Amino acid sequence: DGESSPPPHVAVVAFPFSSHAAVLLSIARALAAAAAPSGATLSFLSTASSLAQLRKASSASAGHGLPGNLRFVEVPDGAPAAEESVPVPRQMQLFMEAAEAGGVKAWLEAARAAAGGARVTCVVGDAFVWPAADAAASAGAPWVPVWTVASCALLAHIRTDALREDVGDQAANRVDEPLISHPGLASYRVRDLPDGVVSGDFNYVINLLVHRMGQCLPRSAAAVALNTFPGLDPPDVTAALAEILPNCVPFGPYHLLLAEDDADTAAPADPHGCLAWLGRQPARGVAYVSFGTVACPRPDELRELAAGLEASGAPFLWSLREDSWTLLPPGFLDRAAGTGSGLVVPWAPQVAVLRHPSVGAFVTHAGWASVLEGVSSGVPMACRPFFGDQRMNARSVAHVWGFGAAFEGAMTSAGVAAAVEELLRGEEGARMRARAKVLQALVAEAFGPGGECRKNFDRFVEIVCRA
Ligand code: U2F
Repeated sequence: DGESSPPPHVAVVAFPFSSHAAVLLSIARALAAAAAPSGATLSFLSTASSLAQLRKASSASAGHGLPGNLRFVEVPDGAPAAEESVPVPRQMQLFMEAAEAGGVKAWLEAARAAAGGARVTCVVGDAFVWPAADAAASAGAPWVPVWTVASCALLAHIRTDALREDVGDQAANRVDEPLISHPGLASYRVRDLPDGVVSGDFNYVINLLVHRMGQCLPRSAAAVALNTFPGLDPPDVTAALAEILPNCVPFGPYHLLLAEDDADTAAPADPHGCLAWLGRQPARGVAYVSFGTVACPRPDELRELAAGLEASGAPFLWSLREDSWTLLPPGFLDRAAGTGSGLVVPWAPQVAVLRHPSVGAFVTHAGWASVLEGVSSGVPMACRPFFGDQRMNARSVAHVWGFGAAFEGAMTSAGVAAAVEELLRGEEGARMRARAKVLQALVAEAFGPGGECRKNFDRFVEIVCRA
């Protein structure tokens, strides 16, 4: 009975690399707020360096202190103290090895100690840290993984063994074959599958991790949070996933969970003046270019892209890491600044940029967060996927949803100019924009009062707190 059972204590286990921990923290914040009335407390578990980064990001933006019922709990990174400047893939490997070798169990004990001895009643966590499943089970708590990218990619990871059996060692010869015998994957070709599913190095840390995760999830997850909204995934994908994971809870795009009272949304940090510059551009006239936080085109491709942007004649805003600026064609930056036709910045407030009425096209690597941010702003896109799940996302954009186009392989100057022109001024571009707008309206409805994502999030809170 409610009177005597102690309030929930939710352990939230992060994958402490790239943008993963920040995404999970935003969910943890929303969860902490929604679960506060039940007296629930949350322990957010990540490594020292990851927590330091999250703290820095929080203090940089107003209104972002941690909620009173959410505490950070530091966990070891698994790296031997003697090793310095360990490359990221090796860091991931050490972290996962530690997690697998009973680490998560010890982290849950640390969470309990930090909470004054309160037993962990539920383990929420980045699905990547699949060893949390066993640790949760031994703590007598359900495991509720959070999936951060596309549903079709999750399906591919869960079906990896079946896909490998089907494709065998013929991946290279069968690249254009549609995956018709795999439920939910018929719209994709062998070449669209994420790296490491049927090709690439199966033992590379991330590939191995998602494979093991795909095996673990169906047998261990009490429920799975999905970064999608009702109406985005085609019915065959939803049905195929529901068959394997009966308790999927879609409440994405996750970045919208906190949007309402988020100071960052109202006035995002914009040190390079992107929004002011956009304010001086024609409505829907600008191409915004960004390849996310990891991907980087090779120097020759970067020059083709730059030439293509100039050739399109459209104003452009390009988020490009500063170490690549020297690779741009001679005079490119000066011409852009001189004529005011382009702005190149090391970082842009992307969510606000995509929402700006001047932005009419998005040239992207099709990272999942970028795809969702684009579509929830109704901006059509040209995708240049590089690695991981990006090809599959680009395929979805161009061939499943039709709100954008995809480059097959490297960008050429002519290809970029044509794509940008089509998105901004062409008939097909207008149809793509119209499709993006339909989905934008669905997102708005899903996150409005009583909307599906709001309801699903409430259900998620219920699942996590009832344990
Ligand atoms: C990896 O992708 P990335 O982190 O490179 O790309 P995204 O998923 O698109 O996330 C990039 C985020 O960084 C933000 C942007 C997104 O939220 O708004 N950003 C920004 O605010 N300003 C900038 O100038 C540039 C970016 C991986 F490579 C992909 O394959 C995965 O799909 C992805 C999963 O999130 O993670």
